[in-house]
Amino acid sequence: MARPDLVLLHPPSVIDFREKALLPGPVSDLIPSTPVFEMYPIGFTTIASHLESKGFEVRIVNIANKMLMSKRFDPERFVKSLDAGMFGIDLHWMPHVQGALELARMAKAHHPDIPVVLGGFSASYYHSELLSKYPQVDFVLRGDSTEVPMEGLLEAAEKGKGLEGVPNLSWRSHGAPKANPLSHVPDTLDDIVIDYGLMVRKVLRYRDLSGNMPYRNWKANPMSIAVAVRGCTHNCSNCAGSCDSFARNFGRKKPAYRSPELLAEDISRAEEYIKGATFVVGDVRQAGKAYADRFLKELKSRKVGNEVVIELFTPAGKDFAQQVAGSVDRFSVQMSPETHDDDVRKAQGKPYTTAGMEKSAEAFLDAGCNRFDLFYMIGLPTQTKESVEGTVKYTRALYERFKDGRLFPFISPLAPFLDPGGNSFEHADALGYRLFASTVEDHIRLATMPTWKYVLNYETRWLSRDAIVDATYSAGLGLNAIKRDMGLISEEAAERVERRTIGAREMMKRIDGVVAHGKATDKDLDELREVASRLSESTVCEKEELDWSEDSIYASIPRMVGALLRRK
Ligand code: B12
Ligand code: SF4
Repeated sequence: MARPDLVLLHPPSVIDFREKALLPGPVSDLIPSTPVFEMYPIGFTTIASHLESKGFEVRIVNIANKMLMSKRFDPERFVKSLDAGMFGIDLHWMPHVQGALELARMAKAHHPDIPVVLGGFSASYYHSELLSKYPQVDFVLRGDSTEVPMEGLLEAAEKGKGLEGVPNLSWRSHGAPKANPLSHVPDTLDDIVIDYGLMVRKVLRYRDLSGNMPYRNWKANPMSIAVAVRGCTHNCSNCAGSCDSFARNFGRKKPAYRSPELLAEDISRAEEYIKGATFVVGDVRQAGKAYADRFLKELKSRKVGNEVVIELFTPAGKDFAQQVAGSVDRFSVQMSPETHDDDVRKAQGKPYTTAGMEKSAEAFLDAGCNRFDLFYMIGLPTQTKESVEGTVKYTRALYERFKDGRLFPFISPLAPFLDPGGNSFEHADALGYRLFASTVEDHIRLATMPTWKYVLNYETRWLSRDAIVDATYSAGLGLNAIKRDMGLISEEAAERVERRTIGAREMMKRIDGVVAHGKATDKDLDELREVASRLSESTVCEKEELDWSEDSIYASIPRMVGALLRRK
């Protein structure tokens, strides 16, 4: 087999997560990944599709998922066995900081002549420190659109051309970090290729299913993603994907949209390969009513059978809900009011009211959505313990109002890290945050702490780290009891969540004790590791509560084969 020009590696959050007694906590309860954050960025597929259209061969290896799926899988031995023109590692999400740099270290140790490039939001933000302090990193490609710059970098490396001309590239010139201008910031997403068949072809070519799966549970709950936008018109204070952060860190002054026609086409093409929900990233109303109208008209004409999951960044009324219902067979909605309290929501940068959210829920439930998910968060500016308790109480009232079991509120902490680059991180003091980490090095130190309390890179003026942990477990138990009382989850499921949450709380106390007394014995650690691993998957809710469909990957096999044959 020819050596790939680029091998893209997705790290686990912490490379030795299998050996350490970690209590990562409910950091990933609301997403498909486990706390190892094994989901690779959608950008892996757009980079690979773009490069392949230019004649390069790209391999994707989800190291995190391979480690989760086989205890015997040894990342170092595997990296040693690889051959490539270049290694690419994502440091998109900051929680991967230790894992990404450890993978880079392994790649460099075994292949000193193969360049290592990092990319993603966090790598972009920390490019200078990465190149100054981590010799295993040769390059950082900055920004939210690196498909074309990556092509330029591969060409420059293969042909021995100079690196000055590669847009968005940070590199070392005579040993010192140098940053080329962040000049490739396309104003539309229409040139992006999202090839939903890529993963299937790569599985067959490299005979590697676990290395290509987006996340561990994907076989049971396959989901696809369609990206409407890079950038955002909103300015939520904690978010590194906000309007201010995009401008400050990724050179983007305004969002880039996928045209409504191409977006609808993406959703329809996803269905050729995958029988499962398609999650549309970005509120389709962000680009204006005309955009949303065109998108829904296009979607209708394509008669999509897969469930389509849309996001609402602001409340929506009956007309829009009916319009969505008229365009697809099955749909669900996600909204993140973060809190029941309008003042706290305003401080977080979301100036809409709970009444507006309720109207949206009513409109979409009336229009026939499969489910309406509501995400609440702990760790917001001005949010107190009492306010979190208020959110849980409010949830009961909501359930009582919308009784039919299609409304799903979730609550989780802002964890493990406050986003570097977001407004709360940049203006921590002014917005009431106290940071425990600001550099890459600081975050690596936190990432390997024994429990999620010590991993948190912040606390707020209103909630200390201890209070965030306490409020989280109490809110989790409160919400679980409400769901049980309302018959939304079975008695057994409620009991499981309760046992795990109480267990995790106890475990936290035991580890706190060990940390407070300084040294733990090996016996202590072995015992803690055993219990911790059983408590560490989901904590305050069950992963299945997030599943959009009952489809499994096996239901998708005939359509994958059919689609591949049609495209030959
Ligand atoms: C969609 C989304 C998700 C999806 C992920 C979909 C996916 N597989 O990519 C879901 C909902 C699962 C998710 C989960 C999480 N997310 Co999120 N997410 C977003 C969101 C809304 C949009 C991201 C997006 O548009 N991506 C498209 C573009 C920009 O990225 P991309 O195509 O994947 O990659 C391009 C570049 O980033 C770069 N790149 C990326 N990787 C690499 C690697 C190499 C080698 C190179 C060269 C380039 C490169 O090139 C790519 C192609 O041009 C942003 C907010 C925002 N407005 O941006 C938050 C955001 C990225 N998420 C964030 C966070 C914190 C998380 C979680 C950690 C939250 C949690 N605790 O559960 C998890 C991590 C999940 C995991 N890995 O398992 C933060 C990241 C902040 C930070 N610096 O760490 C953001 C900024 C905001 C937020 N708080 O939600 N997320
Ligand atoms: S959290 Fe707010 S700023 Fe961030 S992507 Fe969502 S709407 Fe935009």
